[in-house]
Amino acid sequence: MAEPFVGGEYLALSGLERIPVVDPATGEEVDTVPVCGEPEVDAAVRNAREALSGWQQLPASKRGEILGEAARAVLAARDELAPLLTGEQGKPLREARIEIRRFVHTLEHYAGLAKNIRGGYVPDLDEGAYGLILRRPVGVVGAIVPWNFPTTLLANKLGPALVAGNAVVAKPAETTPLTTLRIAGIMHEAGLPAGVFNVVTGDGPTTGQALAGHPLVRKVAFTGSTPVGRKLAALAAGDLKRVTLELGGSDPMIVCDDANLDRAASAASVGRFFNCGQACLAVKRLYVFESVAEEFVEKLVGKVRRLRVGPGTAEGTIIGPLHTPEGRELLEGQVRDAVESGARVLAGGRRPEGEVFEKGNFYEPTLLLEPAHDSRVATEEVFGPALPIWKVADLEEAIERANGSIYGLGSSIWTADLDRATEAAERIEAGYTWINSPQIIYDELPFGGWKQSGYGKEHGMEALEYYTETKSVVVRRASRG
Ligand code: TXE
Repeated sequence: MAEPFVGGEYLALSGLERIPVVDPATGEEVDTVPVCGEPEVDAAVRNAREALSGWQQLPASKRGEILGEAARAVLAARDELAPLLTGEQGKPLREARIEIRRFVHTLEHYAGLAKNIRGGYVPDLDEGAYGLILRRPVGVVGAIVPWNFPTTLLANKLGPALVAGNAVVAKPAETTPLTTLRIAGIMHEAGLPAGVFNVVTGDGPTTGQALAGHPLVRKVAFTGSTPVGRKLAALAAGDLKRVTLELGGSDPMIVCDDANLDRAASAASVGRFFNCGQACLAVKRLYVFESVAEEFVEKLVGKVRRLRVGPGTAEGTIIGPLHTPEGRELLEGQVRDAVESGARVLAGGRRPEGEVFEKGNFYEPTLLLEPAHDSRVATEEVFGPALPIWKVADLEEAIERANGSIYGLGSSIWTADLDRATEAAERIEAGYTWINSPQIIYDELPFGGWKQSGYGKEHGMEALEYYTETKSVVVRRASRG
């Protein structure tokens, strides 16, 4: 039985309700975790608070060193962690290994930035007076993380928070707590001081809410759905906590008539079907110029038909099961609505058949040509393996359609024309535009949504700003009063 990790140890909590953790490929229970209520969350937050001063007093370079060491210990445990992640999340083992590598990469990135956290100096404010701008840690950070990338989305918060001198209480999704819990133990054994990184388990309304509403939590870092993001923003308004929200997305991809169609088709296939389509940054609406639509779509259909669906543990699986039965039903409803609105199904559109698929949440990779522009796949976030495709007359129409969404997370354009590329980068309302590139996330570049995709940035030096406060200090020579 997995248990919360608080103050450097796994707590054996009796008398609490427990939630089952289920393997999405088989429907079988792999473990259970307790639902932490207000008292348990309070204990975790207080542990974090107590750990703060020791952690903050370390030289930044030492914090970076410890974080780097802890990250390397996680990497060394990759053979143990990847199957644990596949077992609770469903993703293919190959992707689970990539995810653990990404977790480590992000922590190492921030460990390396430890000595680059800077403030400022303003000379000659007055006669004999100058100003300093200090950059100080915020305090205890509550990190609320979803199930689609349980570890990398945690790293995005943990890396900048810890290196800047904060302590973290994380709440993984109720369906994917296991890898996070194990990672917390590994990082502690590798030298991360007790209380600096704690993990509480439980659902959103009980545990998440208790964490986000705790008066000693100074900042909430959330990745998840837009409706829950809205709730957390309202909750945080109570005591004006700092909040960053990384929410849903519906990234447009534009394929122009001068694009390299082979590369664009590969990027569309990987960008839509990686992690069984359950990613915030993913190709979710495809707009292709009419004159090349037939050729492009033919290439894409060829690629998508070759994607093998199967359990994450099976050799050669590219697309695992969806994470939950509810997630699959939601997707099925969106696909049905698209077909009713006039879409042609070019691939998939159904559950795969066969004994191996019976107990898991499997769905075939699906391509939908020309659903109505007001259908659900156009207006809602599609969090599964289905890609709607529309033909457009020109760049003007493509950009207009691209911006016709409540979301603004990522976007991409494929063209050989510099003017078109720069125009798209300037006009698309989103936090990221990739030009002739698959949607790869870089630790070096700030990432965060516009519109209802949230606010605040993760990655880059910019992320550090969200885990620190500035303070202005005026220094006057004593002799000049
Ligand atoms: O997310 P939730 P769900 C989108 C995607 C998906 C939909 C629903 O479209 O189909 O959201 O997914 C915690 N107070 N994304 O229901 O509910 C919860 O326990 C505090 C996009 O899984 O937002 C979990 O830890 N916390 C997204 C986390 O919030 C609460 C990734 C996310 O759960 C809470 C995931 C509350 N009241 C889903 N309610 C992306 N951008 O990648 C829930 N939680």
